[in-house]
This record gives sequence, structure tokens and C-alpha cells, in this order.
Amino acid sequence: MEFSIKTAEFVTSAGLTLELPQPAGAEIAVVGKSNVGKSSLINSLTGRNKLAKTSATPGKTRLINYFLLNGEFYLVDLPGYGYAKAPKDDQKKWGELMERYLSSGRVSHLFMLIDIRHDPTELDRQMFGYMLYYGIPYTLIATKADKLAKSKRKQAANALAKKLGAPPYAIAYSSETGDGRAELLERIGAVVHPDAEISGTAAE
Ligand SMILES: Nc1nc2c(ncn2[C@@H]2O[C@H](COP(=O)(O)OP(=O)(O)O)[C@@H](O)[C@H]2O)c(=O)[nH]1
Ligand SMILES: [Mg+2]
Repeated sequence: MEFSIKTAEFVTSAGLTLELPQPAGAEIAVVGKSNVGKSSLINSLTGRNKLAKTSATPGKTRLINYFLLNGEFYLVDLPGYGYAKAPKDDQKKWGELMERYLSSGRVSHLFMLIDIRHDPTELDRQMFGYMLYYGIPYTLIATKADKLAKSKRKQAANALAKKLGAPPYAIAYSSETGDGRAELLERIGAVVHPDAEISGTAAE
């Protein structure tokens, strides 16, 4: 069955005190550098242009933002990393916040975003290391796919995953064109309803 997003609503924002909402059926969190396209991905997925704030000024979001989708699972917009002008103190707080959140045991899946045009940075590698350390299942997503020729997207996305040391697969996604949307929805469906029959693999 094809997975679709019918409703999306903002629930709450949480900071270091980690006052998080009651767990839902699943919790998918979006991580990545500042400006990589986290908020845009949430907006384009839900078809709600102003749901997650997007900004041309990176480094502004310092909170964990919760969105409830279809009334059954959370999509979580995490603060970005790697904003060069961020004060040292902010960087430290970011680390604490991430550590607390990722070790909370609530996260069912992580979407890690990397710009399709750039090699993973040292901070991306660190982030990827945390994800493996905490043993949280993940999907790599190469963002801003519209910036590359269509014929190059798939290969560039997969190459990014390989450079990160992951199995060579990433979804090429564009918030502008909707490229990769169907693939991402399928992934979300598998996370939210892991026991549902996957099309093409009929039960014996
Ligand atoms: N061309 C293009 N621009 C994008 C895409 N996604 C995000 N952007 C732009 O990148 C900037 C940062 O996006 P944002 O979603 O705020 O990034 P965040 O900091 O990771 O939440 C904004 O100017 C967006 O318009 C995309 O798929 N294609
Ligand atoms: Mg954002």
C-alpha cells in the first residue's frame, strides 16, 4: 500500500531540558548541517509551506521541533550543525542536546541530510559516527537534487553515501521539484508500519 501524508501539525519545541511530548507510534528525526534543507524537506513532504520555518540565514534553529503526521508518528526537525559563525557556547549546547536526544531511546529512525553537491564534512562524519554509536536506523538523503542534472542525481547521491562509509545508497531529494518524494514516502511507510506487507513481496 502506498504511504501518504494526510495531516501535519506542529506539536512543540524542546530545548536542553528535553521536555518531550508523549511518544507516538514512531519518531523520525531529521539531522544535517545548517542550511542543508531540513525544514524545506519537512515542508515539501507535508505539502505545508510554512510548517517548519525555513530560513536563508543558517544557524537559527536551536530547538527540537516536533510535528505530528497523520496523527500517528512524529517527524522531528533537529537543530543543524556546522554553522561557522555559531559561538562556541552554542556548539557545546548543540552537542549536549543531541547527545541527550539520541540516547533517549525514542528515536526510531534518522534521516541524515547531505547536500548532493558537496562532499561530507568532518562534522557530517562525526554525526554519522554518533548515529552508528547509538545504533539508530537511518536513511541518507542527498538534498537539493535539482541543482544537478537529472542524469547525475542517483549516482551522486549514492557516491555521497559511499564517501561517508555507509552502504552506497542515498535518496536523491529535491524540495523544489519533489524529486525523490515517492522513495522517501515509501521509506517512511516502512518505518511507521514495519509489519505491513511490502508490495511485491506477498506473504507465503
Ligand atoms: N534548490 C533548492 N534549494 C533548497 C532545497 N531545499 C532547501 N533549499 C534552500 O536552502 C536554504 C536552506 O533551507 P532550510 O530548509 O532552511 O535548511 P535547514 O537549515 O537545514 O532547515 C533555503 O534557502 C532553501 O530554500 C532544494 O531541494 N532545492
Ligand atoms: Mg531549519
